[in-house]
Amino acid sequence: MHEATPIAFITGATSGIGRACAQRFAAAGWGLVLTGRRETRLKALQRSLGDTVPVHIVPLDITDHRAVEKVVSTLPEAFTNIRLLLNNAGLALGKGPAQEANLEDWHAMIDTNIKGLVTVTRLLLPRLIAHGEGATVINIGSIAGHTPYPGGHVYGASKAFVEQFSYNLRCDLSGTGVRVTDLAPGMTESEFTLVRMKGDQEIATDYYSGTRSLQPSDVAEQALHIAELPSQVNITRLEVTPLCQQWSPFTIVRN
Ligand code: NDP
Ligand code: 8X3
Repeated sequence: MHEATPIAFITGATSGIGRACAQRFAAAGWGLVLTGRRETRLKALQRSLGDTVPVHIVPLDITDHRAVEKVVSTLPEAFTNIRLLLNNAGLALGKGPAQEANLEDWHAMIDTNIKGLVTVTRLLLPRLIAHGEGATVINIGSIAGHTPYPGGHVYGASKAFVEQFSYNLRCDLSGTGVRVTDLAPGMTESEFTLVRMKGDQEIATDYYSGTRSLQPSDVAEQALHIAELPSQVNITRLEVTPLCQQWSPFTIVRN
């Protein structure tokens, strides 16, 4: 491998935004560490991208602290000089009101979107700091971290955590050369709604129908832009929504 090949470590590369980022970064010449729970999808990505750039795949559930430790400590030498950590893996589960929510769903969102993200970050920070100038952490937040909506409860709160964690991380990394960005997309057509609705394909298809939602590749383009900016430039937060997604006024409940 050419020494100058930048390496991106991507969580949740098996679908949607993470997969699109893997494809876009590969097209830009980045080497890739691709992780996610579905190994067959990782293998397919390796087959499609591995001829053009170095690709290391490793099945990983980010809620498994010990597994993350093992993956980080056993990275092949050629993939240790990490320039980008893309904390993308995440999910929403359920969209009913809080008082009807399944507590296990809430815990799964916290375990993944918050605890998994901080675990991966903490364990990879030494590698990013060792890389120094030009290294970047991109945390995939969401407009849901800013804008409350019915059924957003723990999901939106977990993305508010991602935003504030990103800012605080940036403070602590001052002087290391490592940049931190909260990349916050709006409605993006991926498997997100299928997962949220527990596999109900009809609801998922309906949700995106008649819209021109963001495509995962649109978000990937923003991630690449952030990662390839001159090293003195840190985009703190980048919110990107489809044109069709607009704010609503406050709802007034009348007696
Ligand atoms: P997808 O469902 O298409 O992709 C989610 C990815 O996360 C999959 O690759 C999945 O891989 C991975 N993942 C989920 N849980 C885990 C876990 N425990 N360990 C490892 N990987 C995991 O959805 P998106 O691409 O849309 O979502 C990507 C990110 O973007 C998420 O953080 C989401 O919250 C965020 N987002 C999405 C928006 C949207 O409208 N789609 C808008 C704003 C933000 P696998 O199942 O193989 O483990
Ligand atoms: C996903 C975006 O608006 O569906 O993070 O919550 S939204």
